[in-house]
Amino acid sequence: MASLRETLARTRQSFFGKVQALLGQSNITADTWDTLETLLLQADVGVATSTKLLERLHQRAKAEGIVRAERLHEVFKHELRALLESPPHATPPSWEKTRLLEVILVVGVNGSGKTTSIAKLAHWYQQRGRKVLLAACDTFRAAAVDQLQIWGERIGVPVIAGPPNGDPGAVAFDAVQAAFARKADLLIVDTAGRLHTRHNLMQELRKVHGVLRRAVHEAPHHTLLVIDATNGQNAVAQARGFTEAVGVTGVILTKLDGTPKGGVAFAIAGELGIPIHFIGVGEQIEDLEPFDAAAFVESLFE
Ligand SMILES: Nc1nc2c(ncn2[C@@H]2O[C@H](COP(=O)(O)OP(=O)(O)OP(=O)(O)O)[C@@H](O)[C@H]2O)c(=O)[nH]1
Ligand SMILES: [Mg+2]
Repeated sequence: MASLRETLARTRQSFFGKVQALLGQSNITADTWDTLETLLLQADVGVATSTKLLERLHQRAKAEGIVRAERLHEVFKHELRALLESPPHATPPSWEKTRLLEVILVVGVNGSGKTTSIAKLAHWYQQRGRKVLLAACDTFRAAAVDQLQIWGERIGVPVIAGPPNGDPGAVAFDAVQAAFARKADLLIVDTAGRLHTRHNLMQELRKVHGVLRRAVHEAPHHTLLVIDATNGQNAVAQARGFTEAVGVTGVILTKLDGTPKGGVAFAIAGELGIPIHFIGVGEQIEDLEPFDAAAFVESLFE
């Protein structure tokens, strides 16, 4: 697995490295602020979040009498980290067993990396001693079930599936029963890649959510939205549909490797107010990491 520093190389080169140069050893001028704003926007941080960040920096520069750019750089890093840590902290799914059966529902648009991330998550938890079961509730494409089953075989995690084009709610129900019968303590539910604009698909998703809630106390305990970092600002707009339909407790930000758009992490925190729990850093089973705001910000500079 690549280091976080390697993963974020393109994001660092595209933007944050330039900030480093901008906030070198000089005094802050009006130009400094303008350039910083331009760079933030270029980095997919988004208008609202960039504005918020710059206001905060202005305030602090004034209140603390900051005139040197290198000092502003330190404050900037601090504020970036604070932003990432600002969403109310729904606890990320713990690797410890906290209840009889914990349920994680995974949602997101087509191709964002749901199925791959589920395999990685299953592996991650299994390695920490959890007994995992997967539910193939993406019944709209036969290939989707196959894909999950292939991953399941590879990592030795059973997959519960239904007939092609079957009812995803029925698969969810069967999977819960199977989880209880096999004494699994973690059930991860895959869903179809649904466009947030397709109302009927959102309704299907609500149905799966409802089945899980009726079948297991307080389930789903986590609803993770998978966001493809390469979609930049579009990803933020797409995310809203999901937060409205099923409520989202955390984000898995995928494909950070090789994209210059890693700044979208700040837009997710700033505009959606949802914590990032995991990041996807490649296509292999090991390429998933718990999100660490401090390490993330540090890796963007240097
Ligand atoms: N580079 C990279 N590729 C990834 C990552 N996560 C997923 N992918 C790739 O993205 C593609 C789509 O991944 P899937 O897991 O099939 O996405 P999905 O959301 O399940 O897609 P649908 O089921 O069609 O909605 C695959 O080729 C994955 O290998 C990541 O973190 N980095
Ligand atoms: Mg899938």
